[in-house]
Amino acid sequence: MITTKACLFDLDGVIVDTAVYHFQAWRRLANELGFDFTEHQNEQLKGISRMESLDLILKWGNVTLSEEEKIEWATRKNAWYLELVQQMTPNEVLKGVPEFLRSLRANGIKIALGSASKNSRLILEKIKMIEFFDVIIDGNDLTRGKPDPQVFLLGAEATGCKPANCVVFEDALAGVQAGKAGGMKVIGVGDAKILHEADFVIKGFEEMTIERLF
Ligand code: B16
Ligand code: MG
Repeated sequence: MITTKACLFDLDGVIVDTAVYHFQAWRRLANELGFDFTEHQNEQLKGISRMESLDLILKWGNVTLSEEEKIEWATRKNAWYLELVQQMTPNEVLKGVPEFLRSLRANGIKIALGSASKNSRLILEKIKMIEFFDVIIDGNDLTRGKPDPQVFLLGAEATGCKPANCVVFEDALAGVQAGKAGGMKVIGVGDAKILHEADFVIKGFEEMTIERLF
């Protein structure tokens, strides 16, 4: 018997790897402010909001800005990021994702996005995945970031499914914690050591089947 009614997907690191583009744009911002940071530090920015990311980067560079200046720099960074997003293609969709989403569809399971990004619709359009999603909850709908469960609770509600009947797919620890705090089953995508709070972890969607949802 099918008990899962909806699957909720994070975007960056689960459907497509936008982290590489965020890194390029944030690095350009840091360089213009006179410092640099590493790809290793960039890992800490995964899954957190634009303004939280900026605060962390400014801390690394020991730079203090007024609230107004912060908004100006975040807007600049987003424009650089969007230049990169404009060039994205469907080839960038992570392996096994379209096949798994198609099997969810075939089994009558709802598909929702739960992302911190305010650019999620544009990205899904560029990679031609938007049609798969019954529901999109993203940074434009949120007042609280992951690990707060708001993003996934809104997603569950919009699909009409109880949290206990939802499965979350996440690549960031804060996102795994958000799903668990929402009372959902969470499948980590990536490194099992980092995502140890998930119910189980897959390396990629080639490993995923409908049977593993239950
Ligand atoms: P934007 P996710 C997150 O996406 C990214 O992982 C994170 O690095 C980024 O700061 C955040 O979106 C906000 O993105 O600047 O486009 O609004 O993993 O929640 O899908
Ligand atoms: Mg992510």
